[in-house]
Amino acid sequence: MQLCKFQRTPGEIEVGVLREGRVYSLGNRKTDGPKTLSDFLHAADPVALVAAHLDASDRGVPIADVQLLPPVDQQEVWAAGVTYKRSQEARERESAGAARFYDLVYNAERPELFFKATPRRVKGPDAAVRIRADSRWNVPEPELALVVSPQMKIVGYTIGNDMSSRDIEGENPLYLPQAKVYDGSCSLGPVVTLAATMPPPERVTIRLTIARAGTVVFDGSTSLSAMKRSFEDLVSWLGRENHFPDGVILLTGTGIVPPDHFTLERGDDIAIEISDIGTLRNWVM
Ligand code: DO4
Ligand code: MG
Repeated sequence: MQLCKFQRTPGEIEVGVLREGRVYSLGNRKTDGPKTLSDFLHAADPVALVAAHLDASDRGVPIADVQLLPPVDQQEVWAAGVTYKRSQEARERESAGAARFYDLVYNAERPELFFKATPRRVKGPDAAVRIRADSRWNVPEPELALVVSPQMKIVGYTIGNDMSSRDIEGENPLYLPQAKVYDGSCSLGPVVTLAATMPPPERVTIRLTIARAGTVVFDGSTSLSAMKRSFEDLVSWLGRENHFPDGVILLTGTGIVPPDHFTLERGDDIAIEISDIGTLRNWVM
């Protein structure tokens, strides 16, 4: 079962179920009961609550007739890093002076976890993500994103893009927040697949395609089975000494890094496809 946040034009923000190309609204926001996407996601039994709010007579709206919004309400977005060998190797090359820190964190018990975005920095499907004007080497990072409840339970999965400035992080790892956190540095969507309906991680694949002026300039893929850490381990470290009363979104790291000569350019089309969730598409500004 897949939930989304959407808007008809013009119209207020609604929560819906996406099924076979149509969006079914989850009800009237003026009545009592669940209103926000988080209200559904953080319920004791999200599948049952959603089922109870679907109107059997609703014929739905074609997805092409609505604007999908990032599936985030008030949650902070955090990210894990160097959870795949590919990420460790790429970062060792870009950060010659600090290469051993990436090897250390890849093998350490404590994962790398960093703050990525407030909701206002997050872009949704088909919106523009940004590269920094003071950076020369930029890549998207296609990552599975965990949707975590205030009780630190994984309640769903979406797609995340952890836009990154490789030259800024490469110059000095202490510049990581500047390489990672800026306006338009993160995108999420298009939907949240509820945890109860997601297949086991080893069956999930991630694909990144980048097109420039209609030509594919990068195409790469990986499988979640290549990830070094478990979701539960990452979530339990995130919850140490940290409470998230609004829930939290956790990006789980990238296993796909374009070759070192590649950098994003204005106008590039980024498509991140994760099986059983969908495709998150953004263009670069
Ligand atoms: O160590 C820097 C960040 C790593 C990261 O974002 C990733 O591996 O996805
Ligand atoms: Mg990342």
